[in-house]
Amino acid sequence: MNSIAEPELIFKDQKLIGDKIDRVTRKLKDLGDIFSDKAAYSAMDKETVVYNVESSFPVPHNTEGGLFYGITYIHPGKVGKEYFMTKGHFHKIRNRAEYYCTIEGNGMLLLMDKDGVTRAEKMVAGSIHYIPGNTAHRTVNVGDTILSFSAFWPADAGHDYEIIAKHGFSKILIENNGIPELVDNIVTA
Ligand code: PAN
Ligand code: ZN
Repeated sequence: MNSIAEPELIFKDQKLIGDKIDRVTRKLKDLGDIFSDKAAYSAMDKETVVYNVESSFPVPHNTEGGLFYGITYIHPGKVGKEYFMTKGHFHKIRNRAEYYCTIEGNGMLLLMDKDGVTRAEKMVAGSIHYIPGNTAHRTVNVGDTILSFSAFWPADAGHDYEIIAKHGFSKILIENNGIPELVDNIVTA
């Protein structure tokens, strides 16, 4: 008997292919909370796609010891001066860590610790980013092409979006004379 199997999952032609891939699209209409320039946001077409996520969940959610895999594709664009970005989250089980590996594009990984201190790491093709536990994470496309990266996280990590939806990160990434700049998030709402 031949016990050599074909791969169950393959990244081909900029797409994750396999059985039971979970595909999520986030449009501007889903992201009303996250951008700071509310006037610029309300003037934009809410059907604009900001990012897509393709994930593989080989074990049930919350399985201790299991791992999940996903690829995120963030389109280029801005709301006012703020670049297109993901919602961002803490893991529900706060100490769960994660790896991000950049496939292509130019981005920034925003990391905020539980004291609210935010820092950014540049994302370029091939860069590998360890996201420690207890750290909120968000990715930002600061280029003019798609930013894509793969992610590996524990199956029991879960996602807690609430705190970020309410308070955001303590810093935001805006374009200043063509250059990304990390500035304090002045919450006006
Ligand atoms: C990633 C993210 C993905 C989308 O797979 O879920 O990039 O970002 P949001 O979940 O913040 O919308 C991950 O960090 N998983 O844990
Ligand atoms: Zn995560």
